[in-house]
Amino acid sequence: MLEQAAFLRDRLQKSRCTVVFTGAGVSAESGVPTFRGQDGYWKNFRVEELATPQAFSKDPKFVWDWYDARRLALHTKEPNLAHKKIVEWEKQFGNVHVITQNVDGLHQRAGTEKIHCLHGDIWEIRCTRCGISERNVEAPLSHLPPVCACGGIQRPGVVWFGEMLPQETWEEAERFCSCADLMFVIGTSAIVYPAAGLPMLAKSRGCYIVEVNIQPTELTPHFDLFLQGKAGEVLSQI
Ligand code: BJW
Ligand code: ZN
Repeated sequence: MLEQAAFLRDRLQKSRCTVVFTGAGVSAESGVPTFRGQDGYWKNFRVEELATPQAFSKDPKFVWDWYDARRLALHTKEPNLAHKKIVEWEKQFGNVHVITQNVDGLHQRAGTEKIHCLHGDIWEIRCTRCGISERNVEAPLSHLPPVCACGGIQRPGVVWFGEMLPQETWEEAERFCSCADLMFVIGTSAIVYPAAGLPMLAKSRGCYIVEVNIQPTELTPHFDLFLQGKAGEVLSQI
């Protein structure tokens, strides 16, 4: 039993605005690889090299192979205890806002309705010529790269390095983090900005911050409570 469980339930109960900020680690127990670290994505390539508009311009098929494989793998994955516990909090306590860096759709499949996806959605594809986006869950895709009706090449609807985050989503995220009195930072290395700046924004406004991760991060010393362990195992005890 988690020592701080009763304390955290009490805080959740009393909180006027709770933010749950998640990264790839929240999906790890579903069998989705994280980006960095030993079991990170994609053989010998770094995400910083693949997830860029430059890499896509140079070789769209190569980049699409990576996304197509991830989409295919995701069809076999299910939300885990962490995704489900967050939905339970939303229903039980209200005023819980999920802000995720993940593009996998597992929070939504678990039942989270109000979600702010900072880095886009792997199930959206967008035309590089006319800009039209569509939801597409076909995996594997029949043709790589996929082509829009206008003849333009379509790209994954995600945010790559050097690209701006969706403005409205970002502004909402900043707003919630500015007023949050309780924040859970779950399964993120907290090295990719501007997303990684959100916990410190909340902290600067006096928010109580709980980090859940299998290992400490650079931000751990700044937070109020560090719960070391797998997200699903830790959250299910709260
Ligand atoms: C567990 C667990 C378990 C494991 N339980 N925990 C120079 C040039 C250009 C830009 C920059 C630059 N220098 C800095 C920048 C900014 C750049 C940046 O931050 N770079 C840093 C890496 C240095 N950021 C950007 O470019 C962003 N845009 C931007 O800044 O716009 C303004 C601008 C415009 C133009 C020029 C300059 C600035 C955009 C960032 C987009 C990030 N996109 C990706 C890919 C998304 C699509 C996809 O999925 O393919 O987003 S990269 C990747 O990293 C993905 C993630 O969302 C993101 C964060 O990763 P995350 O989730 O933290 O995963 P990991 O793997 O890092 O960590 C997992 C954690 O889980 C670990 O801590 C584990 O311990 C833990 N864990 N199992 C709990 N079971
Ligand atoms: Zn088009």
